[in-house]
Amino acid sequence: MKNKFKSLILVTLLGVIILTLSGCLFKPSEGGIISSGRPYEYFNFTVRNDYTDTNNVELTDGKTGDYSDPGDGPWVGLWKGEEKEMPGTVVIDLGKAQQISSVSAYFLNGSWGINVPAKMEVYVSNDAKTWDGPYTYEPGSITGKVGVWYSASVNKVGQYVRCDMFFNGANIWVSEITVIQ
Ligand SMILES: [Ca+2]
Repeated sequence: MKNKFKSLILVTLLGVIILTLSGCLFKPSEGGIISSGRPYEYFNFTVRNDYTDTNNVELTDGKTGDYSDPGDGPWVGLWKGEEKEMPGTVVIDLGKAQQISSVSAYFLNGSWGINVPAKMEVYVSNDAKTWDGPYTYEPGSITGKVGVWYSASVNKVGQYVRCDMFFNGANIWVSEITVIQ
């Protein structure tokens, strides 16, 4: 009886140790996506009526477009604004200042005559007025891919993330922007 009790305590202790260790190993505090469901605004972009951003949530809803769904699915069609020299801009509000390790955006590549942007510049800010950056991504040679991730390394604390997308034609199709902690 005594031995049974001892082994029960041992098994319980072992369980507690394993649970504690796994908690340390799989802590979700780092490396996660912190932009899911966060609000954002467009500047110097016109969202096309035929490839619209339904409910203004499509850029942070976690869904990416593919070749079979070019229409009003996960892709948002953005037309160059009146100021042709300026990039189109999306500003995401993370809700509070957080560590930002990288920012990525998913663009349509070449299908239906829509090119990926010439480059993407990322800035971060605590007040949406003073910006740190740019953290720049310029694509190399891209062939045979429907969608392409542009990813800029940041490693900075901020509440607001600004993505400047430089046009490589009259339109940009984007389906997701992801901020990684
Ligand atoms: Ca999306």
